[in-house]
Amino acid sequence: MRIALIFPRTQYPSGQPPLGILYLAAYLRRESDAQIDIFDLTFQRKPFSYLQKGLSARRYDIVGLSVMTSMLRDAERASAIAHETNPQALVLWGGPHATVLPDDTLALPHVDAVAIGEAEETLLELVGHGGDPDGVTGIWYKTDDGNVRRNPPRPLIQDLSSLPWPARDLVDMKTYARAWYSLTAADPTLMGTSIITSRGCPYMCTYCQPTLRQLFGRKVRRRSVTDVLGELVHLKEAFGLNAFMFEDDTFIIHRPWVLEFSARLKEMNLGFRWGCNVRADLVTEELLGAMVEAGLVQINMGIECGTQRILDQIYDKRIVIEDVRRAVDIAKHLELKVGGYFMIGAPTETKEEVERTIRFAARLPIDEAAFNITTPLPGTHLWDQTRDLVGGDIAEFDYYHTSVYNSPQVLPAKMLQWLKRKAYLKFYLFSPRRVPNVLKWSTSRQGIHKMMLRMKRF
Ligand code: B12
Ligand code: SF4
Repeated sequence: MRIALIFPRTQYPSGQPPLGILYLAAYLRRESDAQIDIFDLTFQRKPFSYLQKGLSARRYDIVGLSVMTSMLRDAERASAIAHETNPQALVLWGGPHATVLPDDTLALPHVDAVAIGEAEETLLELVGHGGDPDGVTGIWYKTDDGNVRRNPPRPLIQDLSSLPWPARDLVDMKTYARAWYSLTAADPTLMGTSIITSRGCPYMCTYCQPTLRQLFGRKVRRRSVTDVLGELVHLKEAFGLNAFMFEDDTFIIHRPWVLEFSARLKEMNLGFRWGCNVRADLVTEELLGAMVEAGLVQINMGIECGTQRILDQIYDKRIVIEDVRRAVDIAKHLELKVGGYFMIGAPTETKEEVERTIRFAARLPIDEAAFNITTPLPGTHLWDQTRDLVGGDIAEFDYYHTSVYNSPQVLPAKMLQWLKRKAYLKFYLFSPRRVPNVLKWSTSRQGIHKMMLRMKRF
């Protein structure tokens, strides 16, 4: 059996490889005889001709696509190419978009089936059925008479350490490492990649949930420390990397795990510099101190905004602004670089409140900031609560650049774009202590390349 796995990312290339399909590929490689080809469109100059050529060259039984809502249009185009070049193949979508909107996805003309949620075991079972989705747990599909058959949901994998490491050898890791900008504040010349040590999140932020729960459940499942350290050794030996970023949603939630990991990483002395995402309310000096001794150089924090009312009423973030100040102080005391993620343009947020967020961000002693315009993703609580305020088609949403709301309850899109520009200018150029950072990026070739990629998102 031959399977093509496609990552239809043509906009906003980043240095983060598509771990979802690389996990699937690694699992199938180990557990079956299936032949897997990856078509990663991220760095292709002519992504669709590349795909057309690749899919025409062989006869595929299954063509799988990994789809975030932001990639909807490109995924549809890629699926049409799949049907055209391989009319007998099952075109199967997986990933966050297919998981939260399975019916809408199946209503698209070139999608035959969707895999809901975590899919290593689902895909293996499908291969075992010769590509026939009938009776495969976790799959919904279109029948010949045009109806949708919904197989029962797939239980979550209990032991994540039983999974093989992502098949990174199937993508262009050199290009990825050169484009990897996760730790630019610490050192733009680092060559690194992303790792995931856990799946699941217990929190309820409205702009995110229940998507993550539908994908990976509410309980955090964690790989063993030994398994993660093994992956790090592999990253060093196989790809010569010297840095990594944990992309886990709530990396520091299990203190004992993090402390054990840090102590053992320090002992192994692999020379890695690394970073992770943190929730401000979980930060303590003891924890970060142990991580710093093991090579931690940067933390990123979802701060979202400087107005408690918005954090509580709109985002249900369950963090108080004082937590953020305290966490940043601890990190700075340990000489860590800190990145902050902010959102502007929530429903009911006033211009004064956005200005407050901009001032709050600029005054915090953090090193990097990303300001995104609040976007209710279909399938989230924020979408359910505010969908009446949205104007336009979700496939046309541009998640980085413009507001999708069209209502007097939300600041106009043009004003938000202007405020976003103002936020970046104030943060980077009008704050003298950050100017050296900007200069640091612009004095190395790698730094400039990474900065150009980042700018696409601004
Ligand atoms: C790292 C990350 C990124 C990275 C890299 C993206 C990537 N996919 O590799 C970057 C920074 C580039 C990124 C950007 C964005 N991201 Co992002 N990102 C993540 C994060 C934190 C981890 C992704 C990951 O590697 N997961 C681990 C792997 C194993 O899981 P997975 O990819 O979902 O794959 C599993 C299943 O989904 C399924 N599956 C996946 N693909 C396929 C394909 C087939 C054929 C099958 C059968 C199954 C299948 O099986 C896999 C194994 O079990 C997730 C949150 C999360 N915890 O997953 C958000 C997440 C995917 N991002 C999200 C969003 C919204 C975005 C952005 C739009 C905006 C933003 N907020 O930054 C942009 C879009 C970029 C673009 N170019 O379009 C949402 C997606 C929601 C949605 N409805 O689409 C998520 C879920 C976060 C959230 N809770 O809202 N992101
Ligand atoms: S935003 Fe982060 S903490 Fe909140 S629910 Fe999503 S993953 Fe969990």
